[in-house]
Amino acid sequence: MADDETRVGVVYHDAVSDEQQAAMNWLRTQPMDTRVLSFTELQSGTADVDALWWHRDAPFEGREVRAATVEAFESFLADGGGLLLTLRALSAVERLGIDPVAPDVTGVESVTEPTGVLWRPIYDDHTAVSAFDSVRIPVCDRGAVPIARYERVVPSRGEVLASAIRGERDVPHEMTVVSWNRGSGVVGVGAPVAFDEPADPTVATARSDLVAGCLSAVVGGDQPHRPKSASSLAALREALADDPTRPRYHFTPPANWLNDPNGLICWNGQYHVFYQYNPAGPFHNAIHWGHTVSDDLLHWRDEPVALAPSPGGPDRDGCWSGCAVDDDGTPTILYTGGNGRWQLPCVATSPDPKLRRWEKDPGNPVIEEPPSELELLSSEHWEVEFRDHAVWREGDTWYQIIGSGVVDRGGTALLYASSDLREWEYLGPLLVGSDGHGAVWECPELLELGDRSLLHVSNYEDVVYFLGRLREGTFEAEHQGVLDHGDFYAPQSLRDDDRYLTWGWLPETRGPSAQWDAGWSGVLSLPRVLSLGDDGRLRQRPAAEVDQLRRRRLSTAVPDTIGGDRHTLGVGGRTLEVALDVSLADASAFELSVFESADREERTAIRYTRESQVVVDRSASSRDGIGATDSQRMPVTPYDEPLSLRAFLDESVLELYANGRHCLTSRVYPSPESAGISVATEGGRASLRSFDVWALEAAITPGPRPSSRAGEEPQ
Ligand code: DQQ
Repeated sequence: MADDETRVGVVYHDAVSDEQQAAMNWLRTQPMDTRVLSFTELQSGTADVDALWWHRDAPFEGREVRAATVEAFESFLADGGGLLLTLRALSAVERLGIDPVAPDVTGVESVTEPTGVLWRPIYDDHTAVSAFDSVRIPVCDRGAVPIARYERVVPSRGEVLASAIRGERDVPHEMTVVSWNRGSGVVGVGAPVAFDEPADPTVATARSDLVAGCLSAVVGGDQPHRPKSASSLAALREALADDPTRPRYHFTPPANWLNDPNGLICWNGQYHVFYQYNPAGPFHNAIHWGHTVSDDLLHWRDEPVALAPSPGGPDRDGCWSGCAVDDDGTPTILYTGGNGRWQLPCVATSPDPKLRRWEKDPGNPVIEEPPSELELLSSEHWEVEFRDHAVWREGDTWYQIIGSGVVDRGGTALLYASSDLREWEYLGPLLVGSDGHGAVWECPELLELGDRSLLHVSNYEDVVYFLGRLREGTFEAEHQGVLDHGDFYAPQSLRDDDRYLTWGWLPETRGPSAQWDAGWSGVLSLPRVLSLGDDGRLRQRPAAEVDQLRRRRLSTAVPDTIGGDRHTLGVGGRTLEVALDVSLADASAFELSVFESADREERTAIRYTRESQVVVDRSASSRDGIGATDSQRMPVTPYDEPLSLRAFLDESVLELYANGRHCLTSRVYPSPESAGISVATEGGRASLRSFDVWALEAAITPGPRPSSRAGEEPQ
């Protein structure tokens, strides 16, 4: 901690600006021993201080920092000194050899509202914020202020500690504070901590407390650095273990952001799931590939991040979705590299039997531009919408489809062929969607299900599937449907002997601020087996292994016939499977209510209606109004009564399977104590042919969980 013994050297190049003078004046009011050092003095090696503070408002060109100055900073850090870089000095991290990735946004911002840092809750015990009891800290409320921050890229060695707030808004993708574990600590603050600007007294105090906290932090040592090893990721997971909204047997990221499942492969007898991951917080940005591995599809171990954007590479801005294949013994992935306004296919291979290390192909991107034969859609962000890969092999030929959209027509999956996964020939669109199928298709995937093929595509709203046949490079659809009628997106499948296992991304329905406060975002579905029924229609069931999660069957004493009064079960829980077979008899609807509070004010109702629909009513799912409140509908035709329903409850997930055909997944955020279950009918009686409730194992959570949360017997 800094105290009046702490010696801080304020460094400057050439001349001291008004802003730098104001910062020095402020520092002299602090209980620290202040010295002022020019770069020349710094180079002379006479800086007898604990920390250096470089506060720079002028644009940073890099040229002004000569090799001798870089050496002086390096040896100061090597000797155990600390370093604080504020305003545009954050841009110097690349030149100073602290991080190969510099902030991508610098300039002068006109501030008109309280603006500042949005601290990551996982680091709320960091010395820099010891004076605050909120993670939202305004540090400037007016003026034209120099800034530097990361937006489309993230530092490669540093850990992002904070993003931004603007007025009442959280702005997660503006990353303003970063730490590096060099010397006794390096912290960079690109937020508008300008001392020469007037500010409301509370804002000025916050600015002062934050900068003083950062100076204390850099002399204190041991800065957070990016958790990269399996054990540091497990520690992150542990730190979030008490969150009552965190699923216990559905896979979630250790912390931060997860979206699409990627690169699914069974390798050396283990299931590998990669996933879109942002290490900088629970928001979608600068996407990496997270990695987890399992022997049994139920228990998952966190592995180090598998793919990160390469500074200056074709995936500089992100490693977007892709798949994995076995190229005659070489695990190979195809993924989308993001660079500026372009997204292009890239290849990587792994020499590592555990698939931890991946080597990017020097020939990336392996397709240099989208096909010119079609007029493909562009967007605000992309020159052409052209991303995501599904690859399969027929004989000696590899095929892949890439998602896109054709102007004035609809989403499409573009078909390519290759003999080596590197040189690709464009063959044409496999299928172009029509009205109602969406303008852009993401994450297309083609699966062979017996004598039919299944093509599914994610169209920003739904995952639409087509069942049909592939003939000479085009897809002839016979049936179509929606893979899951709820919060389920961008699924991908793994061929496991004679079955396909499919996982989808279950996005949050709570807002970005709630996700920020939680510190994590995104869940994967249970592994589903997709197959073709005798009637030529799709079947979807949880993988048989999921039954192994059943720990205890809870005694429910539910009558066979329900009618009139609501029946509240004497058991409940939040990590449960409820399996039932019900026919409506003369009722117009049967209702299963879960995540129910004792006063029934909070509940999520699953209604099976005579119109052959299962409706999930979320209007009362959260007393606090967190998350979506709409109703989701799943048609359950064709069907024969009874309705056979499996409902998987997992804290903030409700995953429904109806008649082994239809799925609806819901993200809801009940209060921790809402764990009750009841059944009721409307307009008559329904007969329950079976009704079972199992407490399921908290397979993902590190450490034991109190049994009362897994499932409760009557008191
Ligand atoms: N998510 C990825 C894209 C894909 C989208 C980016 C679908 O590759 O199109 O994280 O959720």
